Amino acid sequence: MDYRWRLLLVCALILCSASIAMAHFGLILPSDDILTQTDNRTLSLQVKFLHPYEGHYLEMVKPQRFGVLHAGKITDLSDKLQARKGRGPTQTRDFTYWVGDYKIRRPGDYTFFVEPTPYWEPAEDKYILHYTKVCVDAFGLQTGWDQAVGLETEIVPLTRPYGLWTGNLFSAQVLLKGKPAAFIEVEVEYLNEAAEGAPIHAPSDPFVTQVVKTDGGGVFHFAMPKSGWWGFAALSEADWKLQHDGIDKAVEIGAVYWVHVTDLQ
Ligand SMILES: [Cu+2]
Repeated sequence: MDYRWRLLLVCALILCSASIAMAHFGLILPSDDILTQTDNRTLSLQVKFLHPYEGHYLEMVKPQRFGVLHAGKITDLSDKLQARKGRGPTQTRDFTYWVGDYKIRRPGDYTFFVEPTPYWEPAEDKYILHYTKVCVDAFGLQTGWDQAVGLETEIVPLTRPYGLWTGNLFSAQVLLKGKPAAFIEVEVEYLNEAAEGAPIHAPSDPFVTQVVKTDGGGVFHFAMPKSGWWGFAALSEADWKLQHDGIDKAVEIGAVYWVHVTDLQ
């Protein structure tokens, strides 16, 4: 093969594998993770679909459902979502994401969740649907964080998901249709756009997306090495298909959970 063709082929392979290596994550980013009596009671929440490490936004159409679980009760907040436009530092155009406000009135844990509209990813020839959650604690009552919402797939914390120091071990169980998801991959990424201190830089690709697996009981563990927001995405393939241009395509369903970590001080 001609040298230039070989170079072109190598470049194409690198680009291709790079696009597959970049992990997609659903995100719910609250303005606060622990509300005390003196804090602003109105939380603002950003709902995004992105590559957390690179800060690449992906276009997000209006989610199918956005809600909160508090004291065993689910409240639908879908009508609070408003579209916004934004982009990552290296992107040249804007993408749609969503914001919503929610006023906290009672003590206890608030698990916010989003069920997005399936995202067509041509690079992977499949749809992606990430059921995403984050927990906010209010006014000292630490109950509710370990309750499941009842999503098709979801991460249920075994470690209390707030008040975490840098270096703490986060353990959680992945559920798929309410049952433990055994021996599946969980991708872990740092949210660089909300980095505390300097953003992280990866010396090589495997550092960008950390990977752990669940055990036979669907449980995984990860120790967070830096303060800021860490996302966990447990990936399964749905037992149903969606059509794209009239052809049945696989649907990746991800259970995503975000935790905030604080440096020891
Ligand atoms: Cu991606």
